[in-house]
Amino acid sequence: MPTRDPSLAERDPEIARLIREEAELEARTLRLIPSENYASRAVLEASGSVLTNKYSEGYVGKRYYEGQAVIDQVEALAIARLKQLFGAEHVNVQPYSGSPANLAAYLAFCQPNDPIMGLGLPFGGHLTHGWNVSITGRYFKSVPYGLSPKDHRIDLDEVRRLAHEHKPKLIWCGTSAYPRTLDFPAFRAIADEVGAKLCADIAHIAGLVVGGAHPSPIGIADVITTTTHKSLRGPRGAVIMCKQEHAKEIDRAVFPGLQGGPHNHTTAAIAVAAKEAMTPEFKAYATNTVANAKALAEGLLGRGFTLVTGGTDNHLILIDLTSRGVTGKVAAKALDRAGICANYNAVPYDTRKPFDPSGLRIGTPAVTSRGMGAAEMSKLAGWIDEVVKAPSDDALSARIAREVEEVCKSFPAPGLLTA
Ligand code: DSN
Repeated sequence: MPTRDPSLAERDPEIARLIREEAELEARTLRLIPSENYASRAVLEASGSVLTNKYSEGYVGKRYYEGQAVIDQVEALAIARLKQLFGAEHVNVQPYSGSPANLAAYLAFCQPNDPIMGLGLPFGGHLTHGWNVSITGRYFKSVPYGLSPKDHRIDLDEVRRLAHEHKPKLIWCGTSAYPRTLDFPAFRAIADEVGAKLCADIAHIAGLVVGGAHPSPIGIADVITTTTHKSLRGPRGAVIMCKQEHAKEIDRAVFPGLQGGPHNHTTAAIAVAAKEAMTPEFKAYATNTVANAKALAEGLLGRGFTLVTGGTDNHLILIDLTSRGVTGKVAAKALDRAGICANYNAVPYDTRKPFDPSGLRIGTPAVTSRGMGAAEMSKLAGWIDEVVKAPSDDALSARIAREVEEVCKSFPAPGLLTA
């Protein structure tokens, strides 16, 4: 029996060092990947707790293992807070992440080979909305819808036409790289016309939804899935919300349909994030995230950049770099050297390959969590412009990386106290 339990640094200095290095990297660089954020110290503490030790297959009060006196309270609290936060009738907090959460919606409502619809991946949809390389495009008859070639917005006429032609069992309304507001009522109308279930995947915008900066699909969609680590600022996990009439199907799909024991440490951290998201500060955060995205978009437009749809309504901007003579990958790698982390991304009707596309996807959830505002967005637009003009100028990247680090010092990120 050990008399003392060594710390991570004592037990495994290599991993301890790598965690420290990641914290330092996150502290001194700017995170513009729109699906990333910083979890608070409280969320990180719950996530790294002893709750990871417990198995608890089943649901509150109906488990397959004993010893649930504490875990049942944790899960009940997480559910209660999320119901209050989103105004949802039923909440399942057990999905391991976004992809299993979306799979649960299929398992609840579809049979293999049933027709389903979602926004195509190259247009800003998600793999799990039926894209061909995903299990969801292989086990179901996927009919992707696209964007209007004119304005690159979701083409609801096409969604309606395809829905009437293919009679999908399930329609996804949700995006990973789309800078505009989603029209949930319009999707509801189409789903009703063809008898489809409507599933809203709000992973990117959940924080905006609870903060009142984007319309909510609650009460409109049959099922709402979301990850918890993006604009919601929680741990890496997911949640499914649904109308009470679908509660049993959804719960059965998650467990025992797809998963074993829930990750109770994550459930606790989700509960903490939900508590944080109920505060007036979080509402301001959601508003500021959108205001920052608009300010950054203006700064980029003013420097001659082409933005997909001409701007943004949400947290995300998709830059089409075609006219700048630089690919998304070259720009993303050069920005990374300058301390600005973004990701390359296809633009609508991209003629380049997905691994080396024409676009750059950026977003403001993380920089807004650091408390940055319009002045920093203007600086960012300037830095992005300089890097895109000279992506192989290493001296320029090094100079900007130093300037970025200086700005970051004034805006410490939540959860990075060790850095
Ligand atoms: N990987 C996420 C994103 O970056 O948008 C989607 O799941």
